[in-house]
Formats: sequence, C-alpha cells, structure tokens
Amino acid sequence: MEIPIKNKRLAGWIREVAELCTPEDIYVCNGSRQEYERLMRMMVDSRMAIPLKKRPNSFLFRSDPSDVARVEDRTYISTPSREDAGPTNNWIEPDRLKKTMLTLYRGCMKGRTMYVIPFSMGPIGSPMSKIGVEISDSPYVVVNMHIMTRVGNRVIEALGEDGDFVPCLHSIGAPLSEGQKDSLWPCAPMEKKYISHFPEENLIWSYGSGYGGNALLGKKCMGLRIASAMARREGWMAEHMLILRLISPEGRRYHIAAAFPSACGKTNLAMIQPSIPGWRAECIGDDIAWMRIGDDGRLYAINPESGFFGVAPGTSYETNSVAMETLRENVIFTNCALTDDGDVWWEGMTDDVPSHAIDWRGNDWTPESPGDAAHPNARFTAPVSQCPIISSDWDNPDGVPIDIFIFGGRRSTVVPLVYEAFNWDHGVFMGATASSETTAANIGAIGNLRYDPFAMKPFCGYNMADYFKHWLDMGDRLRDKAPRIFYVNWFRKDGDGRFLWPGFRENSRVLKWMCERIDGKVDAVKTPIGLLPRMEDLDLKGLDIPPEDMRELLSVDISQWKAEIPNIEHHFKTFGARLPDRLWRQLEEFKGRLGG
Ligand code: GTP
Ligand code: SPV
Ligand code: MN
Repeated sequence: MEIPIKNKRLAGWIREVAELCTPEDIYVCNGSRQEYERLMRMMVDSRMAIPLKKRPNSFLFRSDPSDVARVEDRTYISTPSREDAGPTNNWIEPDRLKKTMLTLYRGCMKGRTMYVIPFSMGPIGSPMSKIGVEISDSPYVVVNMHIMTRVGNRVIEALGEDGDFVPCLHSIGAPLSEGQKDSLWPCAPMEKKYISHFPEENLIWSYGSGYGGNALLGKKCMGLRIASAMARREGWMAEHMLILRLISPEGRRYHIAAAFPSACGKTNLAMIQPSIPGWRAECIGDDIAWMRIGDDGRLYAINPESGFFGVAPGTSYETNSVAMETLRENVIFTNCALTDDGDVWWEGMTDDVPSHAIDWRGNDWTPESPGDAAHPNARFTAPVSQCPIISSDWDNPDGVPIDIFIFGGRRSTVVPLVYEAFNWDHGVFMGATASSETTAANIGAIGNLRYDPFAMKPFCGYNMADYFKHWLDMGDRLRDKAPRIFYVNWFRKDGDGRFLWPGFRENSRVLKWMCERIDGKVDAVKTPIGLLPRMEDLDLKGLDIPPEDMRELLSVDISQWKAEIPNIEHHFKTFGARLPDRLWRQLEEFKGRLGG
C-alpha cells in the first residue's frame, strides 16, 4: 500500500500499526473542509450523526451510555518505576501493559478504516508547538480533531523527513466481523478500556473508548499528560488552565491563567463578559496553557488547541452568551437532547423547558421523565475562531505574558470567594492543596471532595511531588517577574444548597480586585489562609447581594480550617520523602498562623 509520507519514522509506524490492527483500509487525513464534509455525510448515512435543522453544518451524536466521560480508573502513567508515576496515577509496568494492550490491538480495526491524523498542538511553526499523529478507527474522532487541533498536510510538511512527533494510537476496540452490523457508537467494555501513557518514550496508547479526553488524544493525553512530563524535562509548563485577557477602562491589559478542575468553570471564565462598566475581556484558551519563560524573563502562555470541547449543561444566554454565540454553526454536539424542531437542548439552556424531546439515549423525553434530557457531561465541539470575543493574539506563536494565576475548585463550604497568596511558595502550597467536589467529567462518583492539586490530579504525567518541585523551580527562575497567585471558589452554598455568589459575569468583580492588587491600588486583610479583600474594595455596584451573604463569602472560620489540617497532612504524606521540604514548611507556617 502506498503511503504518501516522507517522514521515515511516521511511515514505518503507520505500516506497523496497520499490520497489528489489520484495518480494511488506511486513510491519511489532509485536514480539508471536503474531508470533514465527506466524513460527516458518511456518518449521517450510517445514522451515527444527526444533522440539526436549526444550526447550519451542525450535528448531534449520541454515545453508548457506558461511554460518556473520561475514565480515570482506566488511565495509566506507565513509567519503568512505579515511583516515577507517583501516588496520584494508576501504574502498570510498561512491558506488561504493552503486552496486554497488544493482545487487544491485534486485529482490532478489522472491517474499519484506519485514519492517520497528523496534528499540531499550537500554531504550526511556533517554538512552543508540538506535533502529534493520531491513528484512530473512529471517524467521529477525525472530525473532532479537525476542530480541536490543527490537522493536515501543513503538519506533514512541517514534519519533513526526520521531524519529531508524538505517536498517539487509538482504537474504539470494536472489530467488525464479515457481515456484522455495526452499532451506532461502538466501543469496548469498561474492563477492556485502557488510556495509557508512556512518558519516557512520548507515546500514547488508547483503547476501547470513543469519548472526549479518552479518544481526542491531542487534548488531555498529549496536551497535558505527555506535555507535562516533557515540560519538566525541558523547563516549561503544561497546565490545565484557561487563558484570558482582561482590559480595564483605562486600556490596561492583564493576562490571567486559571486552573479549575474539570467542569468547574474554565470555559465560562475564559469567555467572561464583565458585568462592571468599562471592563472588557478577550478569550485566548479555555482548557490548556503551555507556558515558557520569555527573553524578558516573564512567563508566556499559548493555547495549544484550536477548538472548545465544552460542557453543554448550564450554558445559556444568561450564564455564557459568548459560548451560545460560538455555537451557532459548525458545531459537533455529543449527548445533548434533540428537540422536535431539530435543535439541541440541555438542562439550563432556556427557561422554558421543551414539552417533548429525544433524550441523550435516543428515547422520548418530557419534563415529567425521571432522568435528564442531556447527559450531565454532554459537550459541544466548536472552533475557537467562532468565539465573538476571541483575542487577535489567541494564535500568536509567542503567546501572551501572564500576570495572574488563579487556582480554585468546587467547595460548597469552608473556602471563601477569593484570597491571595503571601508569596510564590505559599501560592504553590495553595495549588498543591486545592480540593474540589468531583463532577460528571469523569465516570465515577459525583460530589466527592478530593484533593485535585493545580486541577492536575487526572492529568499530571509524572510523580505529582516532582511536579510541585517543578512549580517551585519555575518560581525561582521567574523571581519578581512571577505571576501573582490567587485562589477562588465560585461554588460556596448556604444551608439550603443555594449558591451564595451569583458567579459567571459577576466573577469580573473578583478579577478587578486582583488587578487592583497587582497594581498596588488596594490593601488586603491578612488572615491565616492568605490575603482577603476588604469588603469595600470589592466592586459590588449594581449587584443585589445580601450583606450577610457577602460576609459569609469572605469569612475565614478558623476551626473549619484547623479541621482541614489532618487531611492536608495525610495528602502530603502520600508523597513520602519526594514531597519538597518547602511545602512541609508552608504547612508548618499555616498551622502556626491558625494558632497551633
Ligand atoms: P472542563 O471542560 O471539564 O475542563 O470544564 P470547565 O472547567 O471548562 O467548566 P465549565 O466552564 O464548562 O463549567 C462547568 C459547569 O459549571 C457548567 O455547568 C457551568 O454552567 C458551571 N459554572 C461555571 N462557572 C460558574 C460560576 O461562576 N458559578 C456557578 N454557580 N456555576 C458555574
Ligand atoms: C475535562 O474533563 O477536563 C475536559 C473534558 O476538558 S475531556 O476532554 O473529556 O477531558
Ligand atoms: Mn478540562
């Protein structure tokens, strides 16, 4: 078979995979619009894709009910030594894992087309960008990769004869025997799913799932797990962060990067329309930031993706009008509900709930039905370029200089609306002890409080203690040019389970305070956990919020924080001697501030 590829390693790898997986044929993607349209037509014909009458060039997919989110329990960091993967990752020794997976891969693409998807994370040619090649037997993956990454011939050209790339092997794990009728969303059962990473060889092997981060391998697998390991070796950072530019009424620009766990508000903050008069924001990225120190000593960030793979439920013209505008056309929807007039719908999208729809499983649904119309992890895939507030610098190969880091999570109690770190080490301590209630972005229990350091628990491709050390090292290199660090919690609730803070656009009030802090315009209240706003410094003009709610949002309950100490100690102890002393020292100082 003729493979039009000059890169020797790539040509050899394609041949090897074809021999292993025995597909019916091989197709090398060129990234063109015609290619996208042809694959979509093919999936419409097979009824896997449903064209939406109400949205031009937009399609709805329904996944298998077992294949609706990332599978952290089946995700592996396979380093020769278990310690190098660390206590936060699942680990299997590389030879053994490869042996198991090779058995699964043997003949796994029978009856299917093997797609070769050359893609670039980051603008092609940027010194910060990395090339990957995903081989997949899922046409759904191909069309999503078209939107989420830069796919095609330009990447093959950039690779040349001996350029480097990350091989990303993906199979849905559902070979078709002669004459067998295909299902609408083929995939393998849970115990055969493996999302495997071999960081020491920059290699990804994914088997058995067709959904999101399990299958679109540029995103979490390469963009975070493999990239974080590369970044540590090479002295840069790969983070689960949105990037935005905030512009004050005077025209001063602030660049903010924020790390919140999955389904905890990154896309929404990335697309914020400030509610405070005169302030504007531009979106740069909503999920991943790759950052390096520039010639001027500051930290520069790029968004390596070119699309949004965003949570649909909760997205509305009230909460996120920018996302709603982004979704007008050319969108792939997965696991949303289908309305009778041929549009998508999800919980929270409109005030009036449709009286009838087809739910995400393909069944009739009415407001009286017991379950949700859309799956809680239903998603949209949309091109970044369609975002009405996208920054002209979103694909600047040099990136944007970061002024502010924000960490956070979903905490219904204890954690206040916002506080600032005393210094870099304290900020790293805040990131390392970030905790959040689990969400539908992963298959597993929802609402369980867990430590999710830097929102990277599911995404760090090496020992998390070494990752903390890397953050400390970056601070040492950045010194007075380091971004200032803040912590936020938009999700605090009252006794009745109601959110105390209005969130969304109103979060701009908190961002404004951060900007005034870095400009030295406002003082802060020193508390044991960090620096909190004085009530009068938070711009609450036009916001109808009871003063007692504000007091609660800005309160620090010493006894509640003391109760967190044994949990933090336990969390730190899981890392053993690898945990940097500087973090133990931070914990000691924290205990001291809390009064023993
Ligand atoms: P991933 O794509 O999984 O990484 O998620 P994300 O961090 O981008 O989260 P996203 O912005 O999609 O928000 C997830 C859910 O939280 C959605 O249902 C939002 O409507 C909701 N949400 C986002 N921001 C806020 C907020 O400020 N307050 C409240 N109450 N909910 C929010
Ligand atoms: C996340 O879970 O953080 C996501 C969605 O951004 S996925 O691509 O499935 O990982
Ligand atoms: Mn994410």
